[in-house]
Amino acid sequence: MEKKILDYLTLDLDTCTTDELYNEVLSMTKEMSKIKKEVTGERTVYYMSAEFLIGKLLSNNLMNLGIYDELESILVKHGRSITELEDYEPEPSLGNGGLGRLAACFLDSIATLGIKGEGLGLLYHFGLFKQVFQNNQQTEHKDAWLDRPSWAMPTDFKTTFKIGDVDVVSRMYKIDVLGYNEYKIPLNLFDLESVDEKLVSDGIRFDQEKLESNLTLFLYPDDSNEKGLRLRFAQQFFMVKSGLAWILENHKNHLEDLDKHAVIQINDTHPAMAIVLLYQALLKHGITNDKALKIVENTFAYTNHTILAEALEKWPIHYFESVDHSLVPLLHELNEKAKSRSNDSKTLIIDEQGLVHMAALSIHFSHSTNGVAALHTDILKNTELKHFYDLYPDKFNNKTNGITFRRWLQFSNPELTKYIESLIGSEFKENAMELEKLSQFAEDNTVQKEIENIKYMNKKRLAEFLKREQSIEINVDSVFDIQIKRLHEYKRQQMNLLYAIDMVEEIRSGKIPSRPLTMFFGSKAAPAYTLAKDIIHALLVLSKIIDNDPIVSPHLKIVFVENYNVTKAEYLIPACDISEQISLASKEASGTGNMKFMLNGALTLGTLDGANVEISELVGSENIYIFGESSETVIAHYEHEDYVSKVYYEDNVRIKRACDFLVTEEMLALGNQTNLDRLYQELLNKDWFMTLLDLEDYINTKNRMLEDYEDREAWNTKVIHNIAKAGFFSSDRTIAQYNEEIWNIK
Ligand code: 26V
Repeated sequence: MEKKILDYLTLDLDTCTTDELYNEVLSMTKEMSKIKKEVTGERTVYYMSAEFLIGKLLSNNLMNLGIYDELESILVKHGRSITELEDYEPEPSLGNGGLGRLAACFLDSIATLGIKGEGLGLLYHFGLFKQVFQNNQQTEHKDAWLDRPSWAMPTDFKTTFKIGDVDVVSRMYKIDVLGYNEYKIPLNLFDLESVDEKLVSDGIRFDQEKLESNLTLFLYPDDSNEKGLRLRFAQQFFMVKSGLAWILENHKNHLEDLDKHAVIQINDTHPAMAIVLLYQALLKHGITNDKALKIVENTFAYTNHTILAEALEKWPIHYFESVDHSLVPLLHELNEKAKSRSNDSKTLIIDEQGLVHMAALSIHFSHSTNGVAALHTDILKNTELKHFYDLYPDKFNNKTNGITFRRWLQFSNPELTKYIESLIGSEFKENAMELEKLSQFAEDNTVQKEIENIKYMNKKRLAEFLKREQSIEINVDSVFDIQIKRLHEYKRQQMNLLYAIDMVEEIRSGKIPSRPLTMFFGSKAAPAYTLAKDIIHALLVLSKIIDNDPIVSPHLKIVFVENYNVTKAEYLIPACDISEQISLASKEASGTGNMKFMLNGALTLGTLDGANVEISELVGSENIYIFGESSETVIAHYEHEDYVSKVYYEDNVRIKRACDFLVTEEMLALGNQTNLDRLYQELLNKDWFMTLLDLEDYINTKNRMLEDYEDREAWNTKVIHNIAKAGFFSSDRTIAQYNEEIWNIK
């Protein structure tokens, strides 16, 4: 193999620049990927998604080609390393968070299991914004990744169509997704030929009306205004119009039984317009209405990823009119069809205000609707989507999310992987359930020590990384407590903030913790989400106050990791002791970070929400720290409108003290009054996601956890049980279930 690699490398490895070396290794990897086979067969799954958060691909691909170690040893001989190339590789940020990362894990598993499938989405030039902190505030900047050779390869597939009266040309680009075994599958991303990066000047601002030049510039541009919303809608139209053209081209000889040859899994409702477009295409082909609708229904399957009402997409019907007026009569026809199936107005596709409910469209005209964790699916059936469940009980099913262990264990935690292999053999790499065999070592002192040692090395690796990236000094002997996910009130980073304030106050009053604590946050706030930005601001200000306080700083540190992304997650997760999964019960559909942390030997501090419920059932109550009100209680509070945060504030001196701290002179001296006041008022007078309801229990449970940490043997026993039970959360299991129960691809 070594000879093979050297055949491709023609540069002088001692003197070439990183840029030259990167380009050559990239071409080599692309070339060598040709040895992986494309899956063949009669039936294909098209995973359509507006987001694919694939992360960096170089090391992952080198490993899946089995040439990582050889290349590394060649480079080392010349004083180079793969790390140099990894650091140089830009990370494409083609997703917001969990939903986009899930799509990437799914492609990895589809390829590894040898299922005939492909991803369909958009090639955003800048993806999500790059987050930079200035004056303790988040600012947004463009994040270019196509300014050097990339994994995306242009194909010959081009389509031309109109968006309103604008003519657009769409070209398909292909990224090879390499499976762990002999297969690869394509991720096909569409780009607007006439896109013009020069439209973006400073930050992420650009002329939002110039569709012919801006359509694929950014992922979900600011949609706080009408122009932004229309642009996002046009992006969706562009994605499904292009994606469907590709599907129809592939199956042009058997449109009459397309549902035998293709299944289209839509990742949330972002691609739901494809339902109307396929119906239209089949009618144009001369297929009768009833038959066409049957084919559509059999072809589509829909995954729901949220129960937050404000996140369920509803588009004004005139938006459809403005991109393609021929869709409007079809939407009315589909709405009439829905009416003929049910007289419950809650299942209408078009409401009285002329809004098109994309979830309704997706459920009526697909054959499967799934939630992403057991609790989430139950809540969909019993509350949010009850009216649909009553109408179509057989369409509803659960597919608990999963993560690819190739990236989230083998690649990001090689030491732990190697050690597990030495204990139970390498079978777990093919069959994650094999990890169960680790349970027998839970009480074994030698194993406990070694696992603790690996955690320590991972903490050091993270500390070195953050020193390089953000010039931050971290105490590697402290407990690492980590909350990394998008900033949203329902995820309750503000509750963690209030915990930190409580700890500052306790330390100042003389209660010194047994061991220092480092609290990590990594999180981007949507550019127009004011309160989320207020929370970031408060955390940044508090972290400065702590750093400047000689009494507190030896015991507590807050690290806000700037521009959190997949690469940073790969450093943070293996180093974690306490995994913060503290959403308000009923609000987090699943979560997938929770799974990555347990797999890497962190213990969960969480509410009974999303997949935490399943984690808790698997590991048992003695191996997880659960707190807070149940989803039933929370749902009842919303129903009766009887939650009053002020009561909790007034009844508990520690809660009051923590909230009041936000607007003390000390905070205001460093912070911004508008931000801090707004957050304070919100917590006291609204607190829609019930932070104060669970705060007391949260503080007590986290403190108990920190005390438990001191019994190193008992803690490590729990850690081993968590790793042993993580196998269920492999995305290979999730994808096998999608295939068995929805896709049926042989
Ligand atoms: C979207 C929006 C858009 C507008 C305003 C607020 C808001 C809040 C949440 C969302 C979420 C969109 C869907 C999503 O990303 N869901 C995530 O999907 C993950 C993969 O299934 C899952 O693990 C997360 O729990 C879920 O939040």
